[in-house]
Amino acid sequence: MTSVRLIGAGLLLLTATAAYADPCQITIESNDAMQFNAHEIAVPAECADVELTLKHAGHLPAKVMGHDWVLAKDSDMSGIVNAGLAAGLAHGFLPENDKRIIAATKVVGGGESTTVKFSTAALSAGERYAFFCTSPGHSAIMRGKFLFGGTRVAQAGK
Ligand SMILES: [Cu+2]
Repeated sequence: MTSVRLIGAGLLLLTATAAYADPCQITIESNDAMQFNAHEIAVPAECADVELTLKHAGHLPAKVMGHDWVLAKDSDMSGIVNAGLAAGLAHGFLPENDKRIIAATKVVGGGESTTVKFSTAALSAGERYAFFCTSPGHSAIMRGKFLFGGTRVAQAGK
């Protein structure tokens, strides 16, 4: 009897935590070691907008270890990174008015954070999206999968 009650209490706790966290609001951290703290971001299809906050938990300034967070189709990543390299830090390592960029933050240095809000209207479930940093050389490590309306979310609803 006691163990059954304990499991029940655990489930209640999980439900409360899940309800508290808004799946459409995402925070990702970066650091002085050229890393994001997540390699995968999953957004449920119910999110009409996503609010993403990029924190830089390090100490190095933007011109030395600046990071941004850019979202694009997986196949567009290297093209955007190369165009960003040409654009330089003054333009946040991003090509101007590039339609391949779905969302992007500005470049932040240690101790700073920035937020971008974007619509998911142009995203389709099943497409392969990637998030990455466009600072020179960073995307080799600073990249991850962005899942919109992904299989894991669908499985959870079954
Ligand atoms: Cu970076």
